[in-house]
Amino acid sequence: MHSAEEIKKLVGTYAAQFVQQDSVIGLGTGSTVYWLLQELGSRVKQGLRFTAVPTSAQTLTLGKELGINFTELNDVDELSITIDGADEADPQLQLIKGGGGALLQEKMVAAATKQLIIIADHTKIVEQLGTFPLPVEVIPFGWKQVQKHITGLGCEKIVLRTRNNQTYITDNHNYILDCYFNKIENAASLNAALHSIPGVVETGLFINMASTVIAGYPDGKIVTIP
Ligand code: A5P
Repeated sequence: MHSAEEIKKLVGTYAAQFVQQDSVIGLGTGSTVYWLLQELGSRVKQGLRFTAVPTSAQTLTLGKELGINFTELNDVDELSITIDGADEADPQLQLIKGGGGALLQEKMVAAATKQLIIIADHTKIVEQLGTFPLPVEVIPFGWKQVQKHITGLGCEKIVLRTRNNQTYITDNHNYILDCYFNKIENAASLNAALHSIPGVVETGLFINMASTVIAGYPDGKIVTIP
């Protein structure tokens, strides 16, 4: 049986095959994407050429160390694929993302992409979204007002994200509210309601964006959905 880390390595490595020679792609963020980047770094050394838009400073830094060639979202028209992780994926491939704090750039890159490929371990595949606290990126100014509005949408608990006892600051200098909805009945309408709150920058709900979820299992099996 494979450990959680081995499963991430398995799917991350597997997904590298979708990066074609001379393509322009998006690269996600997180501990599963870490393994994708490692494999892409090896393939670059063997002659694979492609250009990537990173979704975070973390991916940019690691990718550069591995020899990956990067560009900016403003300098591309469209991305053929983006490969990224997720925190939850339901049977309709609706996602919760942002556990790693990169949701804003991840969503902008996903929106510029023809095919969003999600790589995840089997624990991320859920019947209904919401057990994982939904990350909502907010402007620091008056964030407690935003928190109040989100509570009004039926959210049971909201936690201002911290790291090392400090308020977590995103790559775009915002805060993240981790919102415990527990069960999200209608992800699209919740996403719209959150976006109507002044001060909300982006939500971790990725609605109708993913084309494929590639999930790894403890026995080494890799399942592609659909
Ligand atoms: C980053 O902000 C997130 O959207 C990640 O893609 C997501 O949290 C999955 O990360 P892991 O692969 O580390 O679980």
